[in-house]
Amino acid sequence: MSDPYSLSFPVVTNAAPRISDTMVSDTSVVAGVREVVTVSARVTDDCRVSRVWAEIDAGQGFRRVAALRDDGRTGDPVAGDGIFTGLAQIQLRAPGTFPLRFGASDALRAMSFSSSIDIQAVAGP
Ligand SMILES: [Ca+2]
Repeated sequence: MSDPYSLSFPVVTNAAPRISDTMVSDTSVVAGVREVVTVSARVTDDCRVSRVWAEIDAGQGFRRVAALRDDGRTGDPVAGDGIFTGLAQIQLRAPGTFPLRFGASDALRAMSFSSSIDIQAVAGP
């Protein structure tokens, strides 16, 4: 019989989620108009992916504009394939170029961000 107090504690080197294949369905929006665009990204992690989101810096720091899910609903075509999808409501007040990026966290709260995608807000008619 083994010692019940002999437990193994592996050294945990938790890697942050890896984000790739980022996609925004429309990178040009009309300033002042609320538009809904589809955002998606592939997210993998060595433990469970906890949260995936998209965020835009409209001039006052990054703010979240969408929660992305891999559940086969709310615009996500296939559940459980590692591609997270969401609908972002984007409303940019003034014309300009604004960065959108993806963030992800895992079950151990490690967090990472994708590189930014430029969103162009153009003046309305
Ligand atoms: Ca999916």
